[in-house]
Amino acid sequence: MSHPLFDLTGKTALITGSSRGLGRAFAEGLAQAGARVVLNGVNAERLEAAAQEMRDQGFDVLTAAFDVADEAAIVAAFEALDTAGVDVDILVNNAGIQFRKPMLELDTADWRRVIEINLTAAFVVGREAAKRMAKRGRGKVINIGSLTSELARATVAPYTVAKGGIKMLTKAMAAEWGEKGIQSNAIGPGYMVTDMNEALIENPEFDAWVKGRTPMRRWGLPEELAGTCIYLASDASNYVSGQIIYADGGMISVL
Ligand code: GCO
Repeated sequence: MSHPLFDLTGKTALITGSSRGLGRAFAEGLAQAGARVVLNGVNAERLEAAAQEMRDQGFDVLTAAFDVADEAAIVAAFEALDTAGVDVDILVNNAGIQFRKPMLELDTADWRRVIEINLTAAFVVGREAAKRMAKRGRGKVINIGSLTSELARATVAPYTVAKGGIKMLTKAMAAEWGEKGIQSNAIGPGYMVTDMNEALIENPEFDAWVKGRTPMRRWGLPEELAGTCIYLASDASNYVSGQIIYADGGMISVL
């Protein structure tokens, strides 16, 4: 039995990019804490398969298939949720891509796509969710940042800039939406075992660098982020806003 402050029973959470990876881990954690979850992704087949896997575990799961880079699709998805009587109490802006290339070789189109998906989408989905949360006088927005919200790594400039923007967007949301009863915070994952990082994990030099640079001397597991997500989604964080919490094995805190 969890502490009542962390109980999400009766709440609905929309998690973008949640058919796999970190987003799926957030969805599983929130569902385990009692929330109904709305999974999102662009691939409807993969999304439905993920939803069914979670339903088979006994969780209450809906799906909302839309591309977070498509504003019209986002607006339509929220209107469909309105029509279905589904109120989003918790939004996890997780969807994101990585694109590794030195800036001197980087096409502007590739720069723009990363910024669009990793930053602008969080604003658009956040705005649509907050319009509805504000009417109810309560809501939780959880943006997913990165170690690159604070520190730059060569060859991932657009991702770094977008994630730095996520940190400041979170503060901007806190500034404007606090009086509406909405808390806006962020999670900064460390180097996690995900598909997006597969090439890094399989690179012996990079693997050694991560383990040497991380006080806990290992990569993180997606499910190790669930507790921070549950905390920021719950009444336990009702007076916390504008913060970014790093779950990174200590990496951001050491030289
Ligand atoms: C990279 C990685 C990182 C991690 C994470 C670290 O190429 O350096 O993809 O960006 O995914 O963001 O916090």
